[in-house]
Amino acid sequence: MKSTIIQRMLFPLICTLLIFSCTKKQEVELNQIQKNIIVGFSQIGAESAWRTCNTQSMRDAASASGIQLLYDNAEQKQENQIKAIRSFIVYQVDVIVFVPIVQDGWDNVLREAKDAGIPVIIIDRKMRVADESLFTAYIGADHVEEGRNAARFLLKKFKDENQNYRILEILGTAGSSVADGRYTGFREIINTDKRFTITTSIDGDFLRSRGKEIAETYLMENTKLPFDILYSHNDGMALGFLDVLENTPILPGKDIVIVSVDAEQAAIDALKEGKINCVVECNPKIGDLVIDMVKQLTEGKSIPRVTYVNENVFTEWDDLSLLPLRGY
Ligand code: GYE
Repeated sequence: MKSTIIQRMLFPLICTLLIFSCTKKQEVELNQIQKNIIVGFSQIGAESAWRTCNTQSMRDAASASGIQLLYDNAEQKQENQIKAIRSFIVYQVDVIVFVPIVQDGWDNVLREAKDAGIPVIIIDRKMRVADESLFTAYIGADHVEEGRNAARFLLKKFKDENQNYRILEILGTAGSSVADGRYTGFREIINTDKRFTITTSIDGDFLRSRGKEIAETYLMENTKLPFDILYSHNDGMALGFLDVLENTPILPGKDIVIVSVDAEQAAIDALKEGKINCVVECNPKIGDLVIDMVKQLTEGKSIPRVTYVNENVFTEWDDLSLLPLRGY
């Protein structure tokens, strides 16, 4: 049948509308599918600005993707995380994402998740399990490298000096992969130079209040600190230590060299003021990366076993005037 001029003119328009309507329909369907994705997220708590930012990053990424996030704050207790994971299993979430507060004690609950056919992604902190198939992937920082970077700064800062240095190390949460990593990486580098001695390592549990207590303890016994260097496993504890030094004649950044990890805004500000000498970045904003991996998993795609995020080192030698606000 001979098509009329009008039909010939309308045909491309009709095709375009059909394609658009199909695409639009597929988009709505995809969003609908993503809307139906439910992620169980067990977060360890809200112990630091870093942690709060990490949580918000996950919430924002899930919301932007139309994914429902069941969030549980374990308030620093492993047993609460185990309870939360069990509730996610009962709820039959599509994926479980969690930050293992400590490295051990997860095998049984993760076997229950595996038996329920629910994939598990661990973020930020690593764990030790007898059966590596109990989790699908790790997404987060390389905390051993963060420790190495902290030590590399000190070797560079004192490379032309000829004296010995006593180091006070304030540790993160005992048993966490982060504290172990920052402990191990730091020693791997600092022990190559006999001028440096870690005279004291003390648990600060990543808490600003503990950093304060530790400084008060040493200052009560001594008019001046019996250390030349403070290496703090996170900014919160370093800032707590600084809170105390502010009221003494001791000049932080000069009388005692301070190296910290996280790169929260308050630490960057202290770095700019010369009160901290080096801040090693640990990036909490991994929500988009995690949610992308969740979507790939639910679409049946494979994801990398380990994904490390890129991180910087900020030092007293850097021009920080153009550094964007940290957001935590
Ligand atoms: O350094 C600290 C938080 O697990 C890397 O936990 C994270 C650490 C971070 O409390 O501030």
